[in-house]
Amino acid sequence: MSTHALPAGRATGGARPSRPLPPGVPPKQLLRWFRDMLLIREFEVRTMQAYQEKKIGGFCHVYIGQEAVAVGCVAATRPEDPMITAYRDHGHALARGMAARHCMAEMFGKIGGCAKGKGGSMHMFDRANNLFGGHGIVGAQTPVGAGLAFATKYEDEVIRGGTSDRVTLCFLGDGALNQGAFHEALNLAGLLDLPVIYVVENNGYSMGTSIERGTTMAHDLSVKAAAYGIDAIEVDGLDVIAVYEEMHAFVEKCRRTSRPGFVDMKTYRFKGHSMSDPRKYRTRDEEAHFEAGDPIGKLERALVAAGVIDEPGVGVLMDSVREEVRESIRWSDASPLPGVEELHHDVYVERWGPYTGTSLPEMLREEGTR
Ligand SMILES: Cc1ncc(C[n+]2csc(CCOP(=O)(O)OP(=O)(O)O)c2C)c(N)n1
Ligand SMILES: [Mg+2]
Repeated sequence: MSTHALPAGRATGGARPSRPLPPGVPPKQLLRWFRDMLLIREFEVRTMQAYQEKKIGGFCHVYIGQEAVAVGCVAATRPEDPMITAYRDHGHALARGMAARHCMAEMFGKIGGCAKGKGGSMHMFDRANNLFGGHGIVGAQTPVGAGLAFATKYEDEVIRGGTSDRVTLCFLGDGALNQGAFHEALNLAGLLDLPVIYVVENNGYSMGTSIERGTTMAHDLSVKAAAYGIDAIEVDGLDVIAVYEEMHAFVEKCRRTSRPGFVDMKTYRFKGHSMSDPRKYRTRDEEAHFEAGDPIGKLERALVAAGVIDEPGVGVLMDSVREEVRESIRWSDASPLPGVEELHHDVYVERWGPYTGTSLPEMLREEGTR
């Protein structure tokens, strides 16, 4: 056990003994979570390399250390539940089912990317998998998350005349708690009974500012939700099984009641804020403490102890994940840059619905012929 002491309100981390597997979750499903977490980790390691090789430009933030949050939350929801997040978004996209090649090519600025290379690292968008970004402005996704929840309810109840049970998950960083937009969004969500859950990925830092230095009531964030009549829970975001179990129960409650929720998801980012960060604001001792409680190692130990996988099986999974990421780099290298005509495409969307690829000039022409 580390003797490292962190202020109350932060993730605990540290090495811990193997934990029991959740009853009722088939081994195949558990292996899927393990593979998804391995995939995100390998993808992010190769992203950092590609950035150094100057294949990726602009702002780029990796998700290493936080994999259990996206994977556990996706497991706890249904594919039709909308999700929206901030700029540290590669993990959410991969966990939601975006192909690694579409995610990587987006960062390479290539036409084979999920947004044809026009969005970059901070703007992963996947309509087919109900992922609504990827947002670079801190807190900008919080009112949009409320809007998504409003839209699902309106669509299901008013337009289709049925009942609505879709739940929106809106992820945000602890830094976004101090944005005005967050408070406006929570007020509306509480007022209008919106089925949205705000998942604060509380990794303890906003760039170089610790949560204790920048946020009031850091030791009990639930008070911020209570101010808007919203229930809150605290979850160990470094343990994918805990994330799944707690989030599943919370999401199902939201489905039944159509009341919003707030989650203080305690986690830690193992790397710097972005690609250039000497991490002078925290000690190496603190980092080592959290690395000892790596969420991937934790799940691996639990799976091995329960006989779900053995060492050679882990090796086979790692090899397949490495090949998938290598392939994503080959695809991205080979994919062309978007043509200049792409400047005029995807500027406006006519209506809520599947992406049709119709450009604005085409849409206007169609309008004129109706
Ligand atoms: C409105 C706004 N202010 C400032 C920034 C610059 N900025 C980018 S990331 C960041 C820190 C946010 O930290 P947090 O929300 O905890 O997310 P994390 O990086 O830890 O995932 C800041 C201040 C921004 N993008 N948008
Ligand atoms: Mg943070």
